[in-house]
Amino acid sequence: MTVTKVVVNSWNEWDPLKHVIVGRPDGTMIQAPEPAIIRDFSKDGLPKGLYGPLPDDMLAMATEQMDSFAALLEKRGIRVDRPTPLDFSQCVSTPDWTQKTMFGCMPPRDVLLTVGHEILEATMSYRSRWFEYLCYRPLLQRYFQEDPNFRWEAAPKPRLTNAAYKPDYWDEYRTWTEDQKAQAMRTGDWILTEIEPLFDAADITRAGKDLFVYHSSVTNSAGISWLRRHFPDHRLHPVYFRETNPIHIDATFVLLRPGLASVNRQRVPLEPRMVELFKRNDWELVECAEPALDGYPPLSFCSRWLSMNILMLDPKTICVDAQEAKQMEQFDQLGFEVIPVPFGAVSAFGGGLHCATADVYREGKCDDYFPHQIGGY
Ligand code: ABU
Repeated sequence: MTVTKVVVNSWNEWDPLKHVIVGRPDGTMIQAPEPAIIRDFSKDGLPKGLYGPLPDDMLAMATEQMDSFAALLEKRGIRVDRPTPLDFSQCVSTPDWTQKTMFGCMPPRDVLLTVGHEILEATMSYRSRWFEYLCYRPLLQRYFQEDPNFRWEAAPKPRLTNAAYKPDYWDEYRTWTEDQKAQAMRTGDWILTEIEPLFDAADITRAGKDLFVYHSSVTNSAGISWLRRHFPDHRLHPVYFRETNPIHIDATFVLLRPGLASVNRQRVPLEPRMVELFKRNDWELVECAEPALDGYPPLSFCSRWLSMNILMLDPKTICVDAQEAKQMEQFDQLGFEVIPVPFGAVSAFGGGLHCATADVYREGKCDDYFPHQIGGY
């Protein structure tokens, strides 16, 4: 009898993790201005529009923390692969545009979405991140050779012309009333137009047959629609939260185990059907603990809510940033074995423990955790 080797398999956020990609902080840039984003770290001494590599001392600390995290996972018997960084300081172009720098490859979760035997390369919606998938190609090629059932997919590469972005969006946004901002939060009316499908993989969270997709500033309706058509055997639910700088679901709404999710205490859900769906299926939504930090970490575009950016090793074991004492205590009270992982130095490189990883293999199969659905949602 021939036994087929399964390399890629992961249907949710909590089944026992056996194989994972952990990113690398090497060469990460504060990216050059582009239509989607102009970095402004004036409070950290880097005025709006300036760009360049993150400082060497920060890189050394982030490297040390990421390598230790990878070693911790390996010690627990989890296979760890790492991407191949590019020279992110290089100028890149397509026939449509030129972008003075790329970004980095610390957060594989932003680029790679694993659903069952498939790994899907996201479109991404920043020009500086258009080529980031190349860092993962050596790994994906290897999985393709090792696993005859691996579905290697890439969403249509977007053109990202100026027409993909609303002109003068950020200038206008600054003049908006609170009501206008509230309306944007409820409808996902952010900088992206609907000219082509756009999404980051980190806007999606997985629970077996159900996928929840955040209509954030880096994912548009066309992106959600493309995902729905791409995963016809799944139920795909758009979600919205109270946050004026929305990027990715994994510091906002985090699935912990069947029946339990952590909800950001500030970024409350704005889609009543989502809340109803969880209620109907007896899920408990627990408000996250207060984060350790007051504001954004230095030179970081990620918020203090990385406190809830965790990695589940199995339904009972959770990796949490070691500086998040209150969050760890809450998880402990919820019955988890908490593994504190020093990771604060990695924030500026693009995120926390969930961002820094992408699932390759978790035990388990596609189960239905939401048998009681809501018509039309
Ligand atoms: N994946 C990054 C999360 C960023 C944030 O919510 O601040």
